[in-house]
Amino acid sequence: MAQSVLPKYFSDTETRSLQTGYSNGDVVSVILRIKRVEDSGNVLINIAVLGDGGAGKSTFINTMRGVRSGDQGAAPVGGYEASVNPVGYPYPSLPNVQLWDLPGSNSLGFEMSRYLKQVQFESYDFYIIVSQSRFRESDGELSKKIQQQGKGFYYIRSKIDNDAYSMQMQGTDFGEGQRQIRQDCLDNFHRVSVEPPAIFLISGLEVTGYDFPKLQSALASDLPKIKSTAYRLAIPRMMQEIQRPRRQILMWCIILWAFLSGALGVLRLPTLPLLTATLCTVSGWIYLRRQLGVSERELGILSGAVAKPVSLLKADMDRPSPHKLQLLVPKALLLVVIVAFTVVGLTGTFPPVLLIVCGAVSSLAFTLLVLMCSLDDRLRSVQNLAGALFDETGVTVYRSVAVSTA
Ligand SMILES: Nc1nc2c(ncn2[C@@H]2O[C@H](COP(=O)(O)OP(=O)(O)OP(=O)(O)O)[C@@H](O)[C@H]2O)c(=O)[nH]1
Ligand SMILES: [Mg+2]
Repeated sequence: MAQSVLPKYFSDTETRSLQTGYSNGDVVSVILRIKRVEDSGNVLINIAVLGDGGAGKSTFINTMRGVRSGDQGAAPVGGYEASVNPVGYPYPSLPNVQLWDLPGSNSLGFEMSRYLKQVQFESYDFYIIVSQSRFRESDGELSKKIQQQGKGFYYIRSKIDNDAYSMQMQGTDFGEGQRQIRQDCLDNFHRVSVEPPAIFLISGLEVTGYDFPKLQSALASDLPKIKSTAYRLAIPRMMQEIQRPRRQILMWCIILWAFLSGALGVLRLPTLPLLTATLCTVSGWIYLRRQLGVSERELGILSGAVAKPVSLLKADMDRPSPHKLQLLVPKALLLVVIVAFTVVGLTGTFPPVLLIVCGAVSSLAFTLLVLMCSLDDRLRSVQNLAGALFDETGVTVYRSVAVSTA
């Protein structure tokens, strides 16, 4: 699967036009164009069908598509032809939906993290976990990983025809048996601290039996929500792509600034490292603020367009980055080094060449680090702003069919 999400929503020409708009400072139009595309019906939705080997994933996909194993274009079924790489199949009932047949989560001999990488787990928009006989530990792990991404999934207990047969042989009431299976799934989701999804008990061989019809209609009615969640989650990466050319130009400006900061330190004045580092960093910071800041007027336009108060938009923009604290320590250390060289320079106890070189290098590094962080923070706040125009739903739970459906 392609890693970049942008081509899904914008053509190359549209992307370039958005990049140019952003580089020219037209943040509002860029964000409003992104907002408009959300309603587009032409977005391809990728649904991963996953679970242990032999659980019935390929059979389920074939039945969803109205083909039988062995038909041309059908997913291979059975242990000997097990899928090794994810394979996408169009789902004719819902245009622009692609069902991906993933290899069994226990069949490649990898540990879970390597398996997830191999199947590009995070590339999909929605997930269907297929499980046979009982809830597996891997089902719990997979569902956690899905919810951590803020995406949704269904849980399928496959081969329910086998359970029906066993219950019949044992004289167990099938309705009660189904209720117990559902309850067991719910208990297991609670045990692994996952918000239970919609649960379907199906036979992959019977498209009209058990919960199969409910699953199909649930998917059809959940599709708009799946699309909007996929779109909302793609916004930070889309914005990064749109911001890329402008970021590159500003990055070069910062590098020049940092060299200026270091080069001025070569002049043989003892207080210069501190002075040049401070001056260059502050002036660069003000320049970035002017270049990338979003004005009150622009915020007002966006607030009016999406009927969301400016104060909320600002709060979303200022959401701190998780990486912000990590770089505080190197910044503080560099500042201490610069101050130390300045103080030592004033006392005149060290060879001037050593002081000048070290002072210049630390000034350069400090200016570079502070301004690069500031650049990325400002770009990120615009990404947050674009994301703030969409409803936040937190953990996405799809319950078109109540989990207690009998
Ligand atoms: N009785 C019954 N058999 C099923 C059902 N679903 C799948 N099977 C059978 O289970 C076996 C494995 O099915 P597959 O669809 O190949 O399973 P898979 O999960 O794709 O397996 P891998 O690709 O190897 O991971 C096949 O023999 C299917 O005919 C079902 O709902 N009921
Ligand atoms: Mg298969």
